Amino acid sequence: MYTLYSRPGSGGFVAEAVLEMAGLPVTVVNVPKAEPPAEFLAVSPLGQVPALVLPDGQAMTESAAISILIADLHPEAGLAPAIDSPARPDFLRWMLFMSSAVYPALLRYFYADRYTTAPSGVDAVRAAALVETDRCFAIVEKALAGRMWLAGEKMSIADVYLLMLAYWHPVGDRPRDEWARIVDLCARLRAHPVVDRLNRTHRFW
Ligand SMILES: N[C@@H](CCC(=O)N[C@@H](CS)C(=O)NCC(=O)O)C(=O)O
Repeated sequence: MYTLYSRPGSGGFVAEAVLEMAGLPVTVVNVPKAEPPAEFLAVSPLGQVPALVLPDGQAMTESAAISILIADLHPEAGLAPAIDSPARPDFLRWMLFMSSAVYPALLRYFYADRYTTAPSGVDAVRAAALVETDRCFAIVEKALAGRMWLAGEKMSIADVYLLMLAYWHPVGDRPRDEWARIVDLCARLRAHPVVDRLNRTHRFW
């Protein structure tokens, strides 16, 4: 049994999705942002979700690491290209780009006060975060030219990750109209039964 610490509307979405799409038994523990329980902080010292406790008791954080591990452990679920597949470099590239460039840019927007010691600097941090978020999404949009999914022909957990980030965009339509390929990918993914079901809790749309 897996234990996943999550919260509606959070990065726990992609972790819940990969576990459910792989057909694994999981207990989802929703942790409040304010005063998270000590048991959760022992697993996730930054107090961030998602955090996963594996059946052998090992704990791990990091949405991309969790997604890649579970997808690789269950190749029959088809959630990641095989390690020797020509689609693997793109899969890894975009998973890591999303977790190391797009996600942190969004965090700088939503938690702007953490990125400056000057209260007067919060608005500037938020404005710069939005510019960087949009720069990142434009790069992903361009990469989707001529392909259905981020890793090419087949849907992977990277696409679910992208959908989650696209629905966090803080300004205007979600996903933004101007990124037509991302809009199209999200529309196709929303029809997936697991994505559809998880949205009842996470409420992205
Ligand atoms: N690098 C982490 C970031 C996780 C993260 O920032 N999670 C947010 C929710 S989307 C969170 O729990 N924030 C609470 C906080 O930082 O206090 C990952 O990819 O899993």
